[in-house]
Amino acid sequence: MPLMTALSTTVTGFAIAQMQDLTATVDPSQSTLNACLTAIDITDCQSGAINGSLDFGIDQTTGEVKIDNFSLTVGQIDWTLDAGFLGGVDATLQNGATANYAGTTQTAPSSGGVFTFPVVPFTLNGTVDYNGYGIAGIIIGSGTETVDIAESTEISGTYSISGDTATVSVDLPIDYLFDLSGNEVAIQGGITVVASGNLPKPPSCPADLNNDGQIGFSDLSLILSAWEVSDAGDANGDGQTNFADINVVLSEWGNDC
Ligand SMILES: [Ca+2]
Ligand SMILES: [Ca+2]
Repeated sequence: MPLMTALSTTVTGFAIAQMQDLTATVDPSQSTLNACLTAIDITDCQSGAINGSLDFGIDQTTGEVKIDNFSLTVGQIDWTLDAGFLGGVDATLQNGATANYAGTTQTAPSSGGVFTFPVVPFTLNGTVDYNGYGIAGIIIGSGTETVDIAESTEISGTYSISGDTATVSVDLPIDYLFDLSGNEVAIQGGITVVASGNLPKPPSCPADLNNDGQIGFSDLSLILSAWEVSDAGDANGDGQTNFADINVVLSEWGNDC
């Protein structure tokens, strides 16, 4: 395509998509696993502290968000299922249970900082010690069971940005049945994580090709003179001078650096 034809098809309104990656550290004072344990028709709901981190990305131009990873550990949780004179069950999720992301990088749109990842694979691993006691056939004995769940779920959340700090809040629902020594036990609830991290500093003005502190005609003319010949007009860092670089300059047209 001849250059001038190409230029005439290059209109206005280019926005440079730029994903900013951050590792957000979980705030344990705002993060919990709320989990209701149900067995023998009795339910007890308790919560445990969450620690860990979340690898996230935010594109402030398009609103797109990205999840790369999360790695969470859960503090000890003690449940008591009390069946009165019939007895009951004490169960303890040992300190150090984990919830880990088990997928590859995925992105989702957001609006007003609100986003949903529809299918997020993850694993839940932990150890539950239990002690059943009582009469009338509900004794299930004592022992230890390993929780080893690989699942996918929807994760919804929000993000907010203050200065160079981004705070991400996500909710991960939990609803599973597992076998505790021959008895069907349900764990239902959810993990709420609030995590914060620093956004990377934006690159310093790559569209200011001639380094005069402003993005304008001089930069465009540098692109035209280096068109497909050298990297002197390379504004997007791909080592070539072409349409992509014009887009970068136009999108930042008139900006000061
Ligand atoms: Ca310039
Ligand atoms: Ca380029």
